[in-house]
Amino acid sequence: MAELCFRFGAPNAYARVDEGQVLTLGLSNALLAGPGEERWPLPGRGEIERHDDFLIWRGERGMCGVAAVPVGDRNIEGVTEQLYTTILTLTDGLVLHRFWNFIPQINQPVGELDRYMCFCTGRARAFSNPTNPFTGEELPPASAVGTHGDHLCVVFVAGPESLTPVENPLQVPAYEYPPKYGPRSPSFARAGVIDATRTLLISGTASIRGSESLHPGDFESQARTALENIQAVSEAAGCPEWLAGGGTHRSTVRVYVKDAGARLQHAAWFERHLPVGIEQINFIQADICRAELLLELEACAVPHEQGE
Ligand code: 3EB
Repeated sequence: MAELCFRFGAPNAYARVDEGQVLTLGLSNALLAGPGEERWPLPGRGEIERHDDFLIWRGERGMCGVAAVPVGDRNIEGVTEQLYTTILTLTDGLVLHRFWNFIPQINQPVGELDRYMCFCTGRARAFSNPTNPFTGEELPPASAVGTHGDHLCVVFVAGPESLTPVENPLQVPAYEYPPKYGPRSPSFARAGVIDATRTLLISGTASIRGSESLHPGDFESQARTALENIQAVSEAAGCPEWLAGGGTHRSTVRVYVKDAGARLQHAAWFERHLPVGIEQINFIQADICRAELLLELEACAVPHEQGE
């Protein structure tokens, strides 16, 4: 079966096809704890082809793409705009379900801004292209974290199924962040529900309330706040029970942690505070888009009746 595969701890990022049907993104981000390799099934039959910077899986019922692009001296804004313009062209007629972004040296200053803000500007430009403009309310869930080396990595998943974007009542929608966080606000929803399967996709979630970072320097308080955000967005999505446990969903969680040195304490904390029965929890080293944030986590939860 075709799959999207994430691997961690590669010396250099790469996008490639494994075993004929496995679209693989290798990331330089270290695996800190957990089983590592993550595999996401791609539905039905499909073919793999190259398109600009992307390796694409094009199926009868959906599309997935992975890119690992060396940025070199080019500005990240231009590269990002180009990648997202390609995605929007390729997925015309489909619904975007999920993005992942890995940004080299994400906190590095660029004049008055930083690399994440430049990434956001390029992405926002693509989404506001006059031939295919997106309003905030149509944006899918996403994650955006740092990576080492020189490769900007982007993954998208799209399909014919409608997706209902979900916002967190405790947080300002990212697409409405004030200019303090960058000239163009981030283009993503806090979560999304694929209506046909009731699959809940939760975006990268950090210790942010309203639009402010909370608890700089305090890992446990940040982790609690991020989990409260996940609980709030799950409730808003109509799935209040999945984080509470009780085995209603098949869930996977990815935790991005900035400080690899404290990986054992950090993993132990989450293992105590996440519900039992999560199928897979990976802890990945990554810098977060605001330098004061020490962690971010994302999740996918599939209701049991849809799972098998
Ligand atoms: C935040 O809430 C934290 O730019 O695509 C989380 C998920 C974050 C996705 C993105 C950024 C993104 O603003 C950072």
